[in-house]
Amino acid sequence: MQDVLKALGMSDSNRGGFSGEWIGSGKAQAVVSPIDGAKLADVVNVTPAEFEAVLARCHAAFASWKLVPAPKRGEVVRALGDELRRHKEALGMLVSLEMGKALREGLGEVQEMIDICDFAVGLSRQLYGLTMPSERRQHRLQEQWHPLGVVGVITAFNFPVAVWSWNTALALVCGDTVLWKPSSKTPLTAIACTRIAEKVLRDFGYDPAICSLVIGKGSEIGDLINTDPRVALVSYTGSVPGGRHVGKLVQERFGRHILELGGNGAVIVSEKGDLEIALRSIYFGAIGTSGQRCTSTRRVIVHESIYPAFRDRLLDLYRKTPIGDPRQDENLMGPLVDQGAVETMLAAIETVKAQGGKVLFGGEKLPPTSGLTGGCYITPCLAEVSGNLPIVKEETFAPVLYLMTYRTIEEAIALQNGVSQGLSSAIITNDQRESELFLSAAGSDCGLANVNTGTSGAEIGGAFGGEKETGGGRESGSDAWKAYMRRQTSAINFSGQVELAQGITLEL
Ligand code: UN1
Repeated sequence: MQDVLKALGMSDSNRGGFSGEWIGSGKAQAVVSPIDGAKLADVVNVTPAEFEAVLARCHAAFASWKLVPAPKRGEVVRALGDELRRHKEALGMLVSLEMGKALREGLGEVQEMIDICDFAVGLSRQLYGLTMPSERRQHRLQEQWHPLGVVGVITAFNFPVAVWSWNTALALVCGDTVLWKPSSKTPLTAIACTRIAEKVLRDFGYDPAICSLVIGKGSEIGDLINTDPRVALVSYTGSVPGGRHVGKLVQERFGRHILELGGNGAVIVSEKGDLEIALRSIYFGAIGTSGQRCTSTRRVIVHESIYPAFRDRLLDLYRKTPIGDPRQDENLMGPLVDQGAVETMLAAIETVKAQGGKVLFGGEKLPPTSGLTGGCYITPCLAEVSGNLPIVKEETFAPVLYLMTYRTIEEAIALQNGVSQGLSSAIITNDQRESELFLSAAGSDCGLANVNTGTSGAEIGGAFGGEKETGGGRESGSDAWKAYMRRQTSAINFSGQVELAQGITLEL
């Protein structure tokens, strides 16, 4: 642990605020690993007064950063990507230690950070506006994209570093400054990332407050971000109730928001699909990150003709799931993030039973004799249900997978869409008519709809986010950058005369 902290420039006690200098004199918090309950380090939160100082500096830094040419801002992001490459092992390990995901997934998360930096470097030369023909003689219409301001980034524990990077890499090339409030469950990884950004900005001679950090409670520090008009855009990743709260506060002051909230990922397994592809995609989608991705597979909708064979094969995989210390390569599943998450999972399983579902496997807390004392380990749960059970429509942020059957593809699509969340979905089929229907306007209503690959593991090149209670926001690739900029439309007259639009005449 000491080596990991040292490699990332951290110590046993770390201050949780940064805006050019490290500050923090609020409550001290001991960060404990879900792997074995061991203390990792202390973090000192910021006070509201310190928050004000950080935001003021981050806001002031925008005044000069927005004037730096975008391709030059891209050079900073290139260096950030290089620095992340150098720290990939240590940062991936810290992610695993702090929130418990398998090391391979921690490394994958850092790879996502590197990928979005590469994407953003190219983007820094492609912040294109359009020109349009004017209806007036010798006039021209054009649009430009300008920097927006301070972007408040509020992130969740499950992707403690990648979500910051999706927002930050785009925000930086767009000329914005970033004020990050990470989950209180994962402050160490946030400090590590901010240190990396600090070094890069200092090396270039830019104000390091361009990437600022505030660690504190959501209800206190988070709400200061949500209500302050100096924060032009709030990008929030978290629960549906959390997003409802953030959305209201930000809208109240006519700020902008990107909301990335709950999911309830479903995979349709057609009788015309490849069973091996289905099994692997679904298994990883359900147990990866111990079922704590917003893209996790939570529902499987299987054609009734292949259901018994599919269920038995999946059950076999579940029974053999290697669970344990996520730093060891042989373990596919680590702990849940904390005991609260374990209790939530157990309560959901009781509800499944009470509502008439059948638990086929899992939901057993691993006993201390297994050598995993102190951690938050539990076996993943597989349950057979009717698609209409109320609990199936809720997002339980844990490895609980519901199996249900269908007869017609239309029925399967209706089941897939019949929940209030709309993030990620998939179909496993080799029938083109089925897959095209699934991708059509009559198909999946989610922001992500995949064919022959699972619900999780989206690449950074596409826009990431979803519909309905998922919040409608988009981050990451494609043209998601537009949310981080201010669009300006201009009419330019080079006729030497006055001509009004819409044919209006003005005789003086
Ligand atoms: C999340 O769970 O909040 O698509 C993000 C995926 C990852 C990101 C998940 N690239 O599973």
